[in-house]
Amino acid sequence: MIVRDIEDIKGSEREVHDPNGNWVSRRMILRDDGMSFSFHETIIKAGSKTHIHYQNHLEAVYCVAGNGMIEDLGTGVVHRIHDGVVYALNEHDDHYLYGGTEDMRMICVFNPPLSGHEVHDENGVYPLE
Ligand code: 9YT
Repeated sequence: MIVRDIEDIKGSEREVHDPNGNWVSRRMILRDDGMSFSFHETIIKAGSKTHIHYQNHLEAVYCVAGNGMIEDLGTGVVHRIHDGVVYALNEHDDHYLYGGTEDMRMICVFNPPLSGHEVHDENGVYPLE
């Protein structure tokens, strides 16, 4: 059994900061844990805009605090995000993620799992390691 406290992850090598300052990702379960998915808490900063296109991964994201929006770049549709909203990038959907008036606290699951140190490349992609 794996038991981890987010307070122990904050400030450790499992806490990854976006080089552009738009998000902080606390990677709670990673590939080395052998679960076939990774599990993260991500804080999306208020007022931020991030281009994301996970061409190598599927991701589900559940908002538990704050507010923001996701813009589907395939359809142009914009969805509001707040506590209780989940979105799933089941088609590797290209999108913009916007922080709203408050930081958004998101619970994220990736398949295949991240190894831990990934940050988005210039196209919003994480490499497949
Ligand atoms: C919600 C989202 O995709 N944010 C970017 C960071 C990512 N979730 C991560 O690396 O944890």
